[in-house]
Amino acid sequence: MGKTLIKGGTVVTAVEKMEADVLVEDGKVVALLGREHSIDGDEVVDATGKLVIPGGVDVHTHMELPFGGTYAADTFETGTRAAAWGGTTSIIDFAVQTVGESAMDGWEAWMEKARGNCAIDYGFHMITGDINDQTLKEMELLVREGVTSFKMFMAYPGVFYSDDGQIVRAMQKAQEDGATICMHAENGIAIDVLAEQALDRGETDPYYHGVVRKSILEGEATHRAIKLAELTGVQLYIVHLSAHEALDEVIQARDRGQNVYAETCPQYLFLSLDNLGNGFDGAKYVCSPPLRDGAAGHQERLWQGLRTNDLQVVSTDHCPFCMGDHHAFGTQKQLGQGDFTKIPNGMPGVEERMRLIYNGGVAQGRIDVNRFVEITATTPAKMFGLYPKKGTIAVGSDADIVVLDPNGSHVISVDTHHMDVDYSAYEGWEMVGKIETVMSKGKVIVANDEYDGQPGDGEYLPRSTSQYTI
Ligand code: DUC
Ligand code: ZN
Ligand code: ZN
Repeated sequence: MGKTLIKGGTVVTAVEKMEADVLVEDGKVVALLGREHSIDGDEVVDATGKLVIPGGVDVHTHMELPFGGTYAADTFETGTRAAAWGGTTSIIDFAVQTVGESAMDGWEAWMEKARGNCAIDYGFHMITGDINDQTLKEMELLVREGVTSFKMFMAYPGVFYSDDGQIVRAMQKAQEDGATICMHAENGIAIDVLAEQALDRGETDPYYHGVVRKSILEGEATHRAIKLAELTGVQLYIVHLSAHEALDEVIQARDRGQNVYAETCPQYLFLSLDNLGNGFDGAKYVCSPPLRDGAAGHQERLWQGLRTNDLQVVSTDHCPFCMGDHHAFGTQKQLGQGDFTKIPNGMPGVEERMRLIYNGGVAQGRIDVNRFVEITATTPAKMFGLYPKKGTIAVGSDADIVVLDPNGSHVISVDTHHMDVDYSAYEGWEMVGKIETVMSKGKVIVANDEYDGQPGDGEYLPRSTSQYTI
């Protein structure tokens, strides 16, 4: 690979905006050049009038997740290609340990699914679904393999759920190893009672998924997770925070100086309970935590949290399921006809995160462009030990770079997206800003509305422990 010059653009990092050209060689950024220079590239990417930003880092995806009797519709091949189209150049997916299985075996199985198939670089968190003495020992081995964060569930009893005792044991071990606990904070035991009562009343539509998974139960679980983290001293990261009750708990903990962080996702910033309300069509929007009541002020609070750094990251929780049959995995959302608790939980999003947050955040004046880079790339990379290889444009960093035209536009549609799922949650939405060119490790993989990468371009990312600690 020769030298590539990205010329004429405005380079944006989390802290700076520079009129500079970016010189790339051997997959890395080798220089940031003022405009007056005489250096030529073997290849030139014209970025005149455009923003040159770090490739997105999506730290929450579920490719091929086994869930609710089927599998998330995107494989590592289709999901990472779609991510690239949308300007995301690294993901951290969740490997799964199921009950009775060793965590190492779970991680190796996910490594095997990803190996040779990814369009962009990828790392793993580990879902620890069965905390026992062996799992605790394996957590240490996993940290050495670069799996430095463990996801636990206070939801989904009988599936991924851990009780408070298991959570404490895992937190103690993670703390010892310098690892982070990622928490799905919803009180699943209470939710299951409310769900059963709703079904008994004949409330079977997808809408009731949003009704029974009360925001107060996200607040309660977030509070409990924070207290257990305080007890054990572990670094805690609340995943997919959707409710202001939960945000209040995070804010209070951070004000006390505790190492507590949280992400939210585009669906909680742009969609609401109303989307769940149109008969079975609402199944498109069934995810957990659920979309929240638009009148209750959750969205405004989440944007405020992003502005004030009480929320540090926007990820997707990409976990798509088809409304019709999936060509390989068969029946998906329809499994929940007549019983909302059987709808596979999850929504597509990995392709749309960067454009949704640029449009809704920067173009609509809620955050500036530096903050956009910070919450979509820089902080995710720091939070999960990938910085400065990923998440910035600096000498020595991987040349994962996106050229975004702030004057361009893009209409989101199932007809044009690249995720392997038969609907878009944002069908017909017009986005200000167009992702024009995507470079991964110095190779242009998206340009001129064409994809020029291949499965296997993406490599495994062993991660250090978090670089984002109070
Ligand atoms: N939430 C979802 O919506 N899908 C997968 C798992 C999760 O926690
Ligand atoms: Zn979750
Ligand atoms: Zn998830």
